[in-house]
This record gives sequence, C-alpha cells and structure tokens, in this order.
Amino acid sequence: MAEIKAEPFAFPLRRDKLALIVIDMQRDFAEPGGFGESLGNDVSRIIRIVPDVKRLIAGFRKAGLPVVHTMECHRPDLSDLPPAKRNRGNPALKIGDEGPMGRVLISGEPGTAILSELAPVEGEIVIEKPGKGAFYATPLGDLLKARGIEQLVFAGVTTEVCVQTTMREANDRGYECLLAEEATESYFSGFKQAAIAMIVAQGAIVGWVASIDAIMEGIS
Ligand code: TIU
Repeated sequence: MAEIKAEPFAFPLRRDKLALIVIDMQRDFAEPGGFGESLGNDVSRIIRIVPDVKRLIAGFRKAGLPVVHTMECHRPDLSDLPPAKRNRGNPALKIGDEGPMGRVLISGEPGTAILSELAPVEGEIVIEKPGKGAFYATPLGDLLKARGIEQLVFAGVTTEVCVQTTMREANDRGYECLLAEEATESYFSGFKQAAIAMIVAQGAIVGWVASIDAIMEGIS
C-alpha cells in the first residue's frame, strides 16, 4: 500500500480518494486592517506561510488531484451571523463593519478574498462558510462525496481554530485527515504545536501530520 511518511505513523494513502483543502487563506486573516488584526493579533505570522501553501497547491494541481478552498464569511444582510459570534471578543471592528478592506468578513468584499498568490483556478471548489468548521452550513460534504473523496490534506489558518475545527468535523464524518505542517500557522507561538500534538495523540485520534516534502513524494 502507498504511504506518506507522517506522525504518529505512516498515512495510508489512497491517491484516487485524496483532495487538498486550503482553509481561509484570506486577506482578512493575513493582512493589516482585517478581521485577524481587529481581534488584536499579529497577522505577520500568517503571511509567512504563503510560499509553502503555494508549493503544496502547485503539487496537487500538477498531480491532477482536487484542490478545495474555503473562506470564512457571511451574507451582507448578516442573516447567517449569530449575535454570539458578532459580539465575541470585543474586536476593534466587528464582522459586517466597514473597515479599510471593505466590510469585515462579508462575502464579496475585498478583505474577504483569498490572497491573490493562492487564488483558486477554474474548476476548483470554493466554499464560503459562516462557521469555523467548513462542513457546518455548507455543501462541502456533498461535493466531496460526489467526487469520491475520502482523504483530506489540510493547509491554511489558523491551526487551532478553523483548521482544527474542520479536521475534527471531517474526522467524525469518516475522512482520513493529514495536516501539512509548514502550510498551517497560528497567531500564537505555541498554539500550532499544541494543536498538532492534540491531533496526532492517542494514535492519530483526529489525524496525521506530515511535511510538505513527504506529501509531495506521496502524490507525485
Ligand atoms: N479561519 C480562522 O481560523 N478564523 C479565525 O477566526 N481564527 C482565529 O484564530 N481567530
């Protein structure tokens, strides 16, 4: 059986069932003036992983394997934004407020866009999601099922929030989940490694973690 070198043990690759899911590599989380910074975070940590995410996406495209992109955002009328989420954390700019990159985390606004270097290409699935997890209130599960996808490689931000939440959702739905170590980041030093430790503990209770090189070797 094909394998990808991973922790806590080799990932049992089924190449024809595999897709890459890139979580929320949006301007709002990576650039000054967006949602991430409005929560008090140092967003410079996020922009540093862009070359690694780009390399991983290029590898999947070259291998002819599906790439899925997600965007955390809400409808302009805020009908999919619970007050509990809008009011959380007392941010400088709340979701839906007008900021330097347009209305914060609203579908179609400039700040909500995926970073141009990582932009989806024709034919790739793009999921707009109102929650931290990409399966909640989206068509993601049905779209993956229609394509026969059963294994997911994860990249994107932040490791401990939207990436981990989506990995847990996917794990409970029967997907085998592999996190690409250099292609994910947190706003907090320490949280990325803590999230990875939680994911791989107890015999990959949530999933596996591997280097981009190991993943590339497996899929090429
Ligand atoms: N995409 C994502 O992780 N959304 C967040 O709000 N993350 C934070 O770490 N705040």
